[in-house]
Amino acid sequence: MSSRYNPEQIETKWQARWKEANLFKTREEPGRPKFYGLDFFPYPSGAGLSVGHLRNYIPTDVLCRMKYMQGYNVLHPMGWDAFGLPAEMEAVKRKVHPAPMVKQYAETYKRQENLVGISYDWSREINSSDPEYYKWTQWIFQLLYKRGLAYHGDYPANWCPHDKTVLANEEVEGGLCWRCGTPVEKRVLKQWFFKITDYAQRLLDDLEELDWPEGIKLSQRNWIGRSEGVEFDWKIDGSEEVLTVFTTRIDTVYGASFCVISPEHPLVEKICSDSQRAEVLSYLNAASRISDQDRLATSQEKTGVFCGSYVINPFNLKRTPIYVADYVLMNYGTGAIMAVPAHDERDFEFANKFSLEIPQVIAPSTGETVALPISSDNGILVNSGEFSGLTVAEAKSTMAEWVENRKFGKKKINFRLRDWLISRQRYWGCPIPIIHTASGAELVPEEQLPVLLPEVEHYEPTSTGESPLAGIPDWVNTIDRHGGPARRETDTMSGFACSSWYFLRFCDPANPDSAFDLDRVSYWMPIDCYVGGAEHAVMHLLYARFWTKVLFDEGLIQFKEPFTSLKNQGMLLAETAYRLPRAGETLKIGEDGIQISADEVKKLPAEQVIHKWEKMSKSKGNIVTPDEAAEKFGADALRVYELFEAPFEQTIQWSVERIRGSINFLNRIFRLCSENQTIFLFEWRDHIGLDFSKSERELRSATHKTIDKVTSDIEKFKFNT
Ligand code: ANZ
Repeated sequence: MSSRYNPEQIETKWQARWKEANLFKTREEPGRPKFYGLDFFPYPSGAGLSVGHLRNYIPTDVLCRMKYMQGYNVLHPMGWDAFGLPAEMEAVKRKVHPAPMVKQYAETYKRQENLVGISYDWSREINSSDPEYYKWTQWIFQLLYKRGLAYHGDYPANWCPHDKTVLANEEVEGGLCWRCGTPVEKRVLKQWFFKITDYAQRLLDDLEELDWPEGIKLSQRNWIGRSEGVEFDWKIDGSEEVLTVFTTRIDTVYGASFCVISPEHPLVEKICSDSQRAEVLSYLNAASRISDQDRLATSQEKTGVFCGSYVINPFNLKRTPIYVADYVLMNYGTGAIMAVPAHDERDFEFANKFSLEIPQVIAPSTGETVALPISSDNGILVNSGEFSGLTVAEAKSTMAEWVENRKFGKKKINFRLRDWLISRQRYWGCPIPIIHTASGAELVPEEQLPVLLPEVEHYEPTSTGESPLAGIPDWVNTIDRHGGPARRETDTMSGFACSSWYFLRFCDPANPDSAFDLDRVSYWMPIDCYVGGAEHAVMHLLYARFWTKVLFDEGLIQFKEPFTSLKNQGMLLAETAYRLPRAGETLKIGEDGIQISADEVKKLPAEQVIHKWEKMSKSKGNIVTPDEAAEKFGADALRVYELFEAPFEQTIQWSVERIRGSINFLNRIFRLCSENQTIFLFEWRDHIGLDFSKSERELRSATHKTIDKVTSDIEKFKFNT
C-alpha cells in the first residue's frame, strides 16, 4: 500500500474496477433492507457542472455508498429534467434544436459525475423529453383529467413580454419575471390548470409527519395559507343586493368604518352612483395594469375611490361607505372586506389618506394606551355593544355564532393556494394530450399516446400568445374518435409536470406497458433521503406531493408522501473581482463594477479592486469545474474538502488552500494505514485467538471508536465532524 495519497494511481484504477464490476447497478436481492437516495432532478445546463453542484451530489453519494456497504439494496439513480424553458431559451440563443443539445449537455454532466466517483446506476438514467418517458406524463395528465382535476379555463395570466410566455404565480417575483426580470403584464388566455386546491388541507396536514427542514415546511404552510374566519353579508343601502365580506377578525366588526371591494368585483358597476361613475371607471382602468404582487405590497401607497353608496353593518346597523381599492384582490375570500383601520395596517393607511374614522374596538389586556393600529390577538373588546369586555378569542367564536344563528353568514376556511397553472405556450415541453372537437375538449385515446412533439425547424416562441405548435397545420389538424375534424391542443406542459413523478419512474425505468409497476414502486418508495437546493421549497416539492396523493387516491401507489426525509445543501460561493468603471465606461443595472480576471487583479492597486463572494455561475464567469479540480487535486481531495469544510446546510467559500488541507489529511490516512497494515488483520487475529500488543490494542480501540462516530455522523448528515 502506498504511503501517500496518489490520485492518478488510485482513481483511474478504482473507477475502472467499479465499471468492470458494474458495482453501482441497483441490487434488488431479497432479504436485504432497502435505501432510496435521490438528488433533485437537474436540468443539464450548457455550462456543465461546477464544483458548487457537487455540494448536493457528494453527500448523497457518501450516504448511499455507506448503505450499500452495510448490506442495503440501494437505489441511487440520476436523470435529466430536459423539457422546459431554460433548455429552450438556451437552444434559441445558440440557434440549435433543444433535443440534441440537452442530450449533449447530459453527457457532460454524466462524465463529470463519474469523474468524481458518484455511484449512480446509469442503467436507470431517464430523460423527461424522451417519448418513452413523456408518454406517461401524458397518461398521468389524463388521469387527473378523468378525476376532474384538470380543466381549461379563462385566466388573466401573468405574461412576460420578453420571454413571450405565461408564467405561474410562483415564477413572478415582486412583479418581475423570475428568469429575465421584465415587469410582468396581464393577458386573459384560456389555460390548463390542475386543481391542487382540492388537496389544500391534505397537503397541509401531511406536512406534520415529514422529516424536512422547518423552514421548508413553513414556506409550504404559508403558500397554502389556511385561514379561518367568517363570511357574512352586509345589506347594500337602498338595494336588494348584499355585499359578502370575508374576515378573520369578526371580533373587530364594530370598528369597521368603511368597506372595500376589489376593482374586478362584479358588483362594482351596480353600486357605483352616477356622480361617482366616471371616477370609478377611470380607477378600474388604471388598476388593471398593476400586478397582484404590487397591489398587495404594504410599501405601495394606497389608492382607491368612493363608490357613492353605503352598506349597513349587521351588528350595529351603521351606514358604512363602500370604496373600491386595489389592495383588495378578487381571487381571495369574496373580493370584498370590512375595513377596520384601528386594527389593520393597510386599512389604517387608507383611512388616513381618505380622512375616514378610525374607531378603536380592541384594547390591550394590560390596560395601557398604545398607538394605533394595533393588531393584537390577545386584547379585550371595547366600544362593541353587547360584546364589549370579551377577549378576542371569546369574541371570535361568540360573534361567529351570532352570525350563523341569524343566518346571514357562516364560518369559513380560506386557502391562499391557487390552482396550478400548467399551460405553456412553448414548443419545448410535453404536449397536452387533448383534442378540441365540435363538442368540446376530449382526451386523445390512450392507445394513441404519446402525442409526439413534432420535429420542426422553427420552434421559437411567437408573440401572439399561441404556442409555435399552432403554426403547424399537419400536426394541429386531426380527427376525433368518430372521424370528425378536431384540433390538437397546442399548449405544452410546464416542466414541473415532468418532475412531479420522475422518482417513481426510477423504480421501474424501462417499463413499456405502464408508468411503473406497483410492486417495484412499493419496494423502493418512499424516498429515504432526498437532497437538493432550498429554492425549490414550494413549487416542485408541493406539486410532487400533490401528484403522489392523486396516484394514491387512484390506488396506483400505497403511500401518500413521496419524500420522507429532505435535506437542503448549502451553497458554494466563489470570489469574483471587479474594478471601478473608467471614464467612458458605463455599468449595467445591478452591477457594482467591471468584472476582472485574476491576472488583472494582480496588476491593479488593491484599493481599485472590489472582491465579492458570489454563487458560482456561468454568467459571473467564476466557475471551477470538477474536471479542473479532480485533475489538480484528485477527486477524493475534492470530495473530502466539500464534506469537511462546514456543516452540510451552510454556505461555504471556495478555497484552494483548504483543498490542500484535505490533501494533507488524506496523506495522513494513507501513512497511518501503510505503517499499520496489521489494522486489516485485527478481526481475523481476534477470531483465531492471537494476542495484541498494547499499542495494537490502542490502535484497534481508536479504529472502532472512529468507525462508530463516522457511521453515526454520516447517518445524521454531519460530514464535517
Ligand atoms: C377585518 C380585519 C380586521 C381584518 C383586522 C384583518 C385584521 P388572511 O389572514 O390572509 O386570510 N382580506 C380578506 N379578503 C381580502 C382580499 N380579497 N384582498 C385583500 N384583503 C383581504 O387575511 C384575511 C384578512 O385580510 C381579512 O380579515 C380581511 O381583513 C383581509 F384587524 O377583516 B380582515
